[in-house]
Amino acid sequence: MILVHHLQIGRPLFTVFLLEELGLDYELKLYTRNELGRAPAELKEAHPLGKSPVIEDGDITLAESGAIAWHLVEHYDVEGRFSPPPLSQKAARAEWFQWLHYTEASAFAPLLLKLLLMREAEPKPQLISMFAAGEVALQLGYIQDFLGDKAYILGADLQLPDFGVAYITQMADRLGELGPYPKLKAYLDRATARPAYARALKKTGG
Ligand SMILES: N[C@@H](CCC(=O)N[C@@H](CS)C(=O)NCC(=O)O)C(=O)O
Repeated sequence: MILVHHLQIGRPLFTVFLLEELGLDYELKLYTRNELGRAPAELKEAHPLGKSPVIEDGDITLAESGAIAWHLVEHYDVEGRFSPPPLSQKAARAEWFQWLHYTEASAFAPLLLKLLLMREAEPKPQLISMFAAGEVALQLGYIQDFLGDKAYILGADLQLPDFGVAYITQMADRLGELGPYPKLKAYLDRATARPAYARALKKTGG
């Protein structure tokens, strides 16, 4: 059975959300953050980076949420609900993979800077503050424009890249950044209203 090392509050919830959408059996090992918001040292026993999510699937240990998502879908999504478009649909498939990776890279970095700046005492470092503000607006504006009036990022249905997009949107919401992006707020509400999300939240505590 898949074992999930889950650190409360943050991205790991979206791995459990995916597991719930897939209807897979899994075990949870829960960890709580310390007073600085960091993972406890114990998580290093699961993976040397000491971060979460980490999954163990037999002799495989994975510690990147995008790679975990892909592993789960490739091996256990028997109905192909969250599979990418086939190779024959070159453009749609390329776009799908771009969205899968984008949320862990370009979209995440500015929000992390914002989070760290919020924890920084006054006076805040100006250069970093300006960079973060501009980049957060750039990324959130891009996501909202791309989303448009679609229900989910790539169309009417929840797809694998949505787990990352929903996480980024939730992080932006927690940082108080979603005000100018009502379509992103509606998207987040839609994703987190799903029964699988509610089950993930209940089992993990966040
Ligand atoms: N790129 C990794 C990021 C993993 C990561 O940084 N996880 C955060 C939780 S959102 C963490 O464990 N933070 C605790 C710490 O750095 O001490 C992924 O997508 O899984």
